[in-house]
Amino acid sequence: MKLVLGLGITGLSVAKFLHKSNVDFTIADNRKSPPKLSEYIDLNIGPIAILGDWTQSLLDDVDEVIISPGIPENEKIVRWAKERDINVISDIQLFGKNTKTPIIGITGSNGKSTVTKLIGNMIKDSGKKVAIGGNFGKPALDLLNQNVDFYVLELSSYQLDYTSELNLEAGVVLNITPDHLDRYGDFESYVSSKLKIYEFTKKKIFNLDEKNIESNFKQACFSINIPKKATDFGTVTCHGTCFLLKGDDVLMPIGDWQLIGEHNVSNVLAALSLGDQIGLNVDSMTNTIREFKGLEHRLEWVIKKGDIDFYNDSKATNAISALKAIKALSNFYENIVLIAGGIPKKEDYSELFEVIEDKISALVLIGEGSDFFEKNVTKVKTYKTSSMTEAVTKASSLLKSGVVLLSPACASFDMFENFEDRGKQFKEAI
Ligand code: UMA
Ligand code: ADP
Repeated sequence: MKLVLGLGITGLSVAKFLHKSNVDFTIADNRKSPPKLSEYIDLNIGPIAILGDWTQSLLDDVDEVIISPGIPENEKIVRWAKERDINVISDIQLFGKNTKTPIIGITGSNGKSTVTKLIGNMIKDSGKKVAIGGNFGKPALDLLNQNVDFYVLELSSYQLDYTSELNLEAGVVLNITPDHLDRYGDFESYVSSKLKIYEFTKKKIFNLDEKNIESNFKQACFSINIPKKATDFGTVTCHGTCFLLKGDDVLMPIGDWQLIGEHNVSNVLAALSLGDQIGLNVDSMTNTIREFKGLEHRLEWVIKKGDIDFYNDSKATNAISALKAIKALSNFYENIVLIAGGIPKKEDYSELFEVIEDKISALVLIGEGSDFFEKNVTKVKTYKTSSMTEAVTKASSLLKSGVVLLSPACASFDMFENFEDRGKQFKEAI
């Protein structure tokens, strides 16, 4: 019998898949009322073993555990399964075992969803069929059995941790900066977790600008700099204009697209490298790039009111993503009021604080992290607020012209359901 651990998005999709495949299973969660409980009960597709503290007996008669990514490896249920030599796998591994369609895998600390969506669009625009999901959008197993030429999966480090077998046609680690250190303990473990993707990947794509990734120059590479090989993607700046390059070939000026920021240049290069490796036409890919509007909550332009532009970057849940947003907007605006705060991550915020002091006119704070920001940002005036409406009202009152940027650099769970809820409340407040 299979044991499904976790009754969130992943657990429910695994249960539906096992039920459809006529595989005997039960499901357990150590939360009393997990998020997908009522949906699971309504579907009437299988039993529930336990809702509450894990017990050893859960593993009796179990030959495989399919675990949700949110359950850390140090949970006793994982330890017990290992002691009993029971395989613990991710939904991603189960997905891989059940398809022969080529899979493209994308991981990294930031940019995964953007690149997943962009390469998905590139494949579709080239006339091929594609389904995208994983850590973003639909869970992997919900994508199965579609008549597609490619699957594109965003893979989190949590999903990779429980994956030991997978065949990826092409894969990339976009970047690695500190994140999720509450789960990993140290940065090295987080780095190895991300790099694991290359063990499963036929066509490995490397970001040459990423110092935490040792690249193999024989593979396909991308970099913000001039490409070293004909198959690599990069950029060159000529008379003040930056162009995308494949080898020596100029593809397009970067001003021709709607995304902003150097980080998005890197994302575009990663998508081009992936597309090139799976045989997509470069001209078709550049057309897709021109049309691509980016994703909601990722440095998303919301509206202009008077002389103030509002940007929603609610998905910036760590320091580096907020830093990139500030740097991107400071190329266009002199006055930026930043709304930040929430639950700070266990990472070094010093570089972000420096950039705030250098580029931000005023800092409006929300949530648990307010004191932490206020203590560390001394050269810029800070304002503590207690709701998103108050934060937006305050931020708007501090500017005559310029930009109000929500880029919290923190998790959202102290005040919001998730980053989407935070972004929506920001837009409603505007
Ligand atoms: N949990 C328990 N007990 C359980 C199971 C989970 O307490 O038995 C807790 C976890 O510790 C966690 C929360 O519940 O805090 C959610 O975990 P989950 O594994 O049930 O999550 P799912 O609902 O299955 O959603 C997961 C991903 N969530 C996580 O990895 C935490 C979703 O990514 C993903 O979209 C979904 O699977 C489908 O693949 C979200 C995410 O935040 C967006 N991902 C992290 C990120 O992007 O940084 C990794
Ligand atoms: P992920 O899926 O890895 O969380 P997203 O594409 O959803 O990545 O973007 C998350 C946040 O990171 C957003 O604030 C976005 O502007 C920022 N971001 C996107 N790409 C990068 C990158 N390459 N480097 C740093 N930050 C990035």
